[in-house]
Amino acid sequence: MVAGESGLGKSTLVNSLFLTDLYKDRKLLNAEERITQTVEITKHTVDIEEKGVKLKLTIVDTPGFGDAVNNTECWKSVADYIDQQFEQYFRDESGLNRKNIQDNRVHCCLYFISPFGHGLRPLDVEFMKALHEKVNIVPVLAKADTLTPSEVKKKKIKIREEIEQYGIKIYQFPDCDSDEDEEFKQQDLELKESIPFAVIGSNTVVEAKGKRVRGRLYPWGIVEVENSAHCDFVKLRNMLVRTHMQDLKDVTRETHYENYRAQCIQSMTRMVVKERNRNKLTRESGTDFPIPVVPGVTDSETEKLIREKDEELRRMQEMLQRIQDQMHTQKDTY
Ligand SMILES: Nc1nc2c(ncn2[C@@H]2O[C@H](COP(=O)(O)OP(=O)(O)O)[C@@H](O)[C@H]2O)c(=O)[nH]1
Ligand SMILES: [Mg+2]
Repeated sequence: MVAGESGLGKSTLVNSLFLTDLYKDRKLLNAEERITQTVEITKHTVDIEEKGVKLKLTIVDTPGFGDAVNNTECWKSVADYIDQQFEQYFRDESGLNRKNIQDNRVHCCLYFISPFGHGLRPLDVEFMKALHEKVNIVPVLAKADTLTPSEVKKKKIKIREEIEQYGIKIYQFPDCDSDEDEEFKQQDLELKESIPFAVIGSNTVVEAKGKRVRGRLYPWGIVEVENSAHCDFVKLRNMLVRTHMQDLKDVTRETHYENYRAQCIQSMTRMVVKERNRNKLTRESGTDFPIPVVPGVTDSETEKLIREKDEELRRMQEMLQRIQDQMHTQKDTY
């Protein structure tokens, strides 16, 4: 998933990342104009091949924020989207057809930080804090071609300090084993110090030193997206689809989804217990089931509502039972 302020190059970067043109269906001829403002959450699936391994990747593009006069809770729709995917997975997992679940959970969120500010903006802090318990956040420094190398370096340090200072929990690269060779350790350290990855996106192919590359053409020269002297694009791509894909998925499953699931089970249990007590009370006091009087709702409609509620409760109890059974069998297999 990509998220962040509007106009920072999110849509352009996902195009560049997976070397496809996700937006080719749009009827705009000019390549520069082909990407228009993203106004709603959109989902695209791309097939990529990494070292002979075919991967099906889903990319979620979100509308950038910052355009509206009032940007409070601009993270809400993104948070809701992530929760909805968890909810779907939770339903599928607790359902009967558990073999063919499609996993649409969001495993990584690239969060775009403006290169024009002095470090993080208040909205960035708010946004990341609203999401950091739900998804693996990987911060990126957008449009790195607008900064000099020393500015990039300084900004990265500042942003890392602020992330720490504000208690934002971004995705943590796992520590590498102490018995790994030196070269590997060095690479690992470099990766950690690249945060936030400085990125450049482009939808155009330009000619640089006789080769056709993805880049941006300026009067003073060409910036190449895939040149590691120009930005961290290649590093980010490798991290996402090669070295850390599995870990991103593991953390999503073990931490973020587990949090969601625990909350769900807790609130379901609370509801079931409450409802049971209520039923018990009405039985003991000998009165009929109290039918609430809702203005404009006839008795038969009220009864229908109650029946629906009972039905929902019964489904929840069943679901809870299945989850408990599942947990027992899981424990047995460990
Ligand atoms: N200088 C520079 N401009 C970029 C870069 N990526 C995208 N742009 C331009 O920024 C504008 C907004 O890009 P877009 O991908 O629509 O941003 P989004 O709103 O974050 O999805 C477009 O005019 C892009 O051509 C970049 O890395 N560097
Ligand atoms: Mg966009």
